[in-house]
Formats: sequence, structure tokens, C-alpha cells
Amino acid sequence: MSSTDNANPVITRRDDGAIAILTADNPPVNATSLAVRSGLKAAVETADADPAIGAIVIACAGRTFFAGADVNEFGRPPQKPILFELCNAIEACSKPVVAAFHGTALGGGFEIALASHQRIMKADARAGMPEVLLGLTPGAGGTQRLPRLIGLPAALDLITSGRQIKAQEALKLGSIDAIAESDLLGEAIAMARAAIGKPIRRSGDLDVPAYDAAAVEEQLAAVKKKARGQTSPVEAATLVMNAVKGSTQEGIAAEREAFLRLMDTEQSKALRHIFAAERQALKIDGLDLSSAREVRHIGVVGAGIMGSGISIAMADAGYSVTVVERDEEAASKGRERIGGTYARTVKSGRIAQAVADERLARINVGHDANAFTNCDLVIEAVFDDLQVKQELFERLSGIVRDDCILATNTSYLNPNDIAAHVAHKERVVGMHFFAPANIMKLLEVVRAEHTAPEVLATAIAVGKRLGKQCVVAGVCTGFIGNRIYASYRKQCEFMLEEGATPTEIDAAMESFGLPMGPFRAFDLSGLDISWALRKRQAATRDPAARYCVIPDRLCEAGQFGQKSGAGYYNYASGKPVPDAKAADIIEQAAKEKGLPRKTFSADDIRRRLIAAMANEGGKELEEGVALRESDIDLVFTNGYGWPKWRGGPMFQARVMGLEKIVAEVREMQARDGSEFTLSSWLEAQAQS
Ligand code: T1G
Repeated sequence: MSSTDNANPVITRRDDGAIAILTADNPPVNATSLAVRSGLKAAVETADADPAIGAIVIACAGRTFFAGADVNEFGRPPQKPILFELCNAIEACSKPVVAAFHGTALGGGFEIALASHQRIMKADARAGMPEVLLGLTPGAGGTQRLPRLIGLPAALDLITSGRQIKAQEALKLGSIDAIAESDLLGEAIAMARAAIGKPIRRSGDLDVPAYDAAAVEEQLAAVKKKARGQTSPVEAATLVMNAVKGSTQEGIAAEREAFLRLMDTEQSKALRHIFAAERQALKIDGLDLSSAREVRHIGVVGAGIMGSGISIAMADAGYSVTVVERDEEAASKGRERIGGTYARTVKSGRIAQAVADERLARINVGHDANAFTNCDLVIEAVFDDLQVKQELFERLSGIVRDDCILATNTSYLNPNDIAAHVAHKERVVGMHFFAPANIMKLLEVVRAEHTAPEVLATAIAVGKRLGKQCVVAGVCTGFIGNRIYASYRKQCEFMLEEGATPTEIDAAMESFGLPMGPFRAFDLSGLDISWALRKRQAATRDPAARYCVIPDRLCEAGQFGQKSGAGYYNYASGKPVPDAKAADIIEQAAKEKGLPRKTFSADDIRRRLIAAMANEGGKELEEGVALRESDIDLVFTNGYGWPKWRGGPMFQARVMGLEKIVAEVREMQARDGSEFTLSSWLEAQAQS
């Protein structure tokens, strides 16, 4: 019998003898939208009451089993049946219910499986409870049923981390009963048939397996430490612990309260903003990502810190990589650098030696650029000097195929200038990695003036294969991230001239959630690098613009930051402490500026810095350098250490209130000159 309830087109029932097979079909990922919840609950109850039915199989059509609650319903009034009510109905069913899952059974999807009486999973499927990654907690019984099935420690791990598990681990943990060898549905039907008339094992009725209380206490402490200010992992851990304090239904009630409360928090809204942003970033008008060319062999020019990091990222993703340095000595250093990185990765336990060997074998380091002849893409990571890069690209265009993509990793130069002497300029694109390139997720893909759409699509496809968060940027000095970061840095320095200290500013941003405050970060990256850039730009600097001499004077005093033992902080003791020389330089510079001294609260500091960032972001949006606000937030949450639960500078500007942000910028405009002119985009947003 096959029936589709016309009132509910997403759930169909097909009977195979005494087995009712209920299949959901709700593209793209079978989110448990209202139609799924109501249809599936009705179908389960109908099948349970049907005397011809001995057991039930729940499955999904399309790419995956239920991938969780429908994020588009979040923040709206809940509509019955709520997902936990569906799960309770499944578990209460008097006949055996088997969940057959493929793809990614996540969140509410995994909870539907846990409420079923048995679970069979395709060998290549994955399961998980990613709610905390959205700033939420499971809300349909997961915190109660999972620990009863797999024990407290494993349940705490999965639910507070949000990580996905593969079939073998799911089986080993006890969260599933079998892995489908070939025919998921056929094997699920057989499992259901075998269960008819047998006792039903309901996970909600199980006792939590014995556990080591001290070890769990340590685990709870570790969750809190790792959360670094994010609340949902800690809340989720508390809910899981309810499994040993009360009944399943009491635990589910507590889940429901926490889930609804967290839904309204800034952290969850920020994390959902980022979730949506990640899926928006590569939807670009007029760009067909499927037009990307196949890339197998990649060339990298330069095996320095960036070049070796990029080479490792490429080899890790399965590409064969030809690295060329200027001479054998530099090539040899490059080999050592790359080999050393892999050795450290193996030593840390992140990969096995065999994997490192396989990846290393994909990287060939030499000093003859003719080795690039059969490359599909060559990226340069040489010294950020325009003439050097122009000459390099001119040479390369005489070596590589005419269709070989030429990418530049420049941070500040204009890819159009680099492309000036290249034959077939349409093949030039920017691929701006962030150090360390094999670790940092952000990749700014810079669309130069002549970049062909399929070249842009290809650079994005390579970035995605590397596991990067790609963000398309237009051409300007510093592209999306570094241009905004420059405004942020200037306001940090200006506040020193007005009475704030490096420690105060760092403390304000670290308590905001950054892993490291700005001045500690400047010291870490080295004050001399931006000093060299400022000296190069000195001749063209606007004399009317406010300029802070503090970092220049620190460098003139040989205080380049951590690398020289002192910068804004002193590192002689091994830990950063305020540096006396820096304090004198700050005091002297402030006196020379003669600005009114004031005290800054942490909120003052955050508002001023986020205002500077949002204002520059507004200008980027006006110019088309950034395609959308959320792209800017992706840049800072993937490339500059911003916690995703803060949503990014543009998100935070809205949280703080755009009127206040505009007021802050107007003060900057009056005090700091034309570089901080109020963005018309920001002004319009504040008025809308
Ligand atoms: N709801 C609605 N749409 C979703 C969705 C969801 N949960 N997940 C993905 N989509 C859309 C996505 O926007 C995109 O749409 C398309 O599906 C493909 O997604 C009570 C409350 C499933 C691993 O957190 O992890 O359950 O752009 O590009 O790379 O306890 O999507 O095509 O229009 O990401 O193959 C828990 C989130 C929710 C899963 C697929 N579940 N999704 O990855 O494709 S909370 C999640 C993912 C919950 C319960 C609680 C991934 C994926 P469009 P995609 P993908």
C-alpha cells in the first residue's frame, strides 16, 4: 500500500507486509519543519493503531535523513506538534520503530532516531547534536536519551562539542544498533520485521550507565573552560546531567525551557547569523560556481611562512604541489619548514605519520620555474613588493599555459597592478590567505578588474576544497579585512593618546571574547612590519589626517614587540607586563597631541572600535568591495579571532544600536579627520 496524505505531501507511507515504511521528503535537507512534524506524528500514530502493522520504519528521501529543526522557523512562535512531542510519540509507540538514516542525522534528526527503538545507519552517514553551534541546546530529548544510550561522558562530549560522528563510532558508542552494509532500507525493514513481537527497548526508559563522577566533574570543568564565554555548551552540559537527577520527561521539560530561552539570546542570534552568512557568501549574482575548471596540479612561488603554509593546505586537500624558490638554499629551507610543520602535526597527534608522508610526497620543492609548465593554477607568495610581483607574473606568463590561473596572495598590493604585464589578464585573481595559511579558515578571493567569472569560480572551488571560508572581495588597499583592521588599529592607538592604556584596551576586547587584545596582537605580529608599511606610505599620507607616532617611536627604540622582548608590553619575564618605556612614549606622545585626557570604560572602548570597523565596513559596502554585511562578519570570525557567538563587527554594531554607532563616528569625524567620515551606508542604515 502506498499512500500520500494530500494534506501532508512530505510524509508518505508504503507498507511492506506488516512493516509500515514512513518516508519524509522535505528538501533540501529534510529539516523537521511543521509539515514533517505533524505528518510524521500522524503517520506513526495511525500505523501504531493499524492492526495490520507489526513494526514501523522511519526514513528520508533525498540527500539526508532529518538534518535537524528548520532554522527558518527559529524565533517564530512554536507550532504544535513541537519536535519533542513528536519524539515522545515515536518512543511511546506500542510497535517497534526503526530509524534508518543516511547523510547527516543532526540535532532534531538524531533525536528522532534516538526516540526510535532501534537505529540503523548507512556506513558513510554521520550523526551529531550541533545545537550548541547555533547557541542552543538540544530541545527534543537528546540530552536525556543520548546519555541513557551511550553514557554520560560520551553524551557530554557529543552534545557540548556539537561534533559529528561517523557510523563506526556511533556503533561503538551504542547510539545505533547496526551499520547498513548495502541496502539501508532493506536492512531496516528486516530489522523491523525481526523486532515484531519482541520486547521494545526505549532509550528514555534506560538508566544512565555507571560513570566515574570525578572524571565527569573534570569533563564539566573542561567544557566551561573551552566555552570561553559562550553559554550554550555549559547549559547543554547541565541538561545532560539532569539525566542522572530525574526522569526523562523532567529532563525534557528542562531542555525545552533552556532551548526557548537561548533562542532569544544575542549569542544564538549571532551564531545563526553566521550560519546563514556562510551559506550566503558564495551566492554571487552572475557567478555560476559550476563553471569552475578542474584543478589538479598547483604551483606555489615562495616557500616562506605563507608559501609553505599554502603548499601544506594544498597538499592536505589532495592537490599535487610544485613549490619554486629563488635558489636551492631557499628551496632547502622551504623543504625543512614544510617537513617541520608536518612533523609537529604528527607529534601533536592530529595526523598519523603515514598521512603526513603521503601529503609530503605530494609537495615538490625546487628552484626552477619551468616546473610550473603543467600547472593548472600558480599562486605567488613572495615579498609584498609591487615590482617583484610584476616581474614574477611577467616571467610566469611566459612559462605556464595560457589558461593557467595566476593567483596572488598579496595583502596590500593591487592585483590589477600586478596583472599589468600579464598576457591574458582574465586569468589573474587574488587569493589572500591568512597566516598560518594551513590553519586559518579565511580566504579572501579577490576579483580583479579583468578576472574571468570561471577563474573566480575556480579559485573559490579550490578554496572550498581546502576547507576555507571563502569571501569574495573587490580591489582596495587591504581588501575587506585588513582595511577595516587598519581603522580599528588607528582608533586603538588614538585612545592611547587620549588617556587609555594598552592593558585597558586589551582587557576590554578580551572580555568581549577576543582570544587576544589588540596590543598583545600587535606585539605578537611585530610592530616593525606595519612600521615598514607606514614608512613606504609616508610620502602619500594625508598631512591633515590624525597620525599617531607611538608605534613608530616604539620601533625607533627597537621595541618591535614580542620578537624583540618588548613592544607595548615587556616580555622579559616570559609573560606580557606593561612596559615602562612604552608608557613614557605614550605619555610623551599624548602631551604633544594635547588632547583632553579621559577615562575609558570597557563599553566605551568596544563601542568606539566597533564603530570604526562598522563605518569602514559601510564604505566597503558602498564601494562594492564587500558584497554584503554578513561577508564582513565572516571575515572577522574566520580570519581575525572574533568568536562566532559575537557575530562579527557589523552584527555587533546593530546589537549596540546604529544610532549610538553613528554618534561615535561623528565624534571621530570631527576629531580624527576625513578618514573617519561617516559612511553614507551606515547613516542610511541607522535611519531605516
Ligand atoms: N534548516 C533549514 N535549512 C537548512 C538547515 C536547517 N537546519 N540546514 C541546512 N539548510 C539548508 C541550507 O540553508 C542550504 O539552503 C541547504 O540546506 C544546504 O545546506 C530541536 C533545535 C545539513 C550538514 O544545525 O550542518 O535541530 O542555501 O549548504 O554543506 O534539538 O546544512 O541551498 O537554500 O549547508 O551539504 C540542528 C545545520 C538544528 C544542521 C548540509 N541542525 N545544517 O551541509 O549543505 S537545531 C543543524 C548543516 C535542532 C533540536 C534543535 C548543513 C548540513 P540553500 P548546506 P551542506
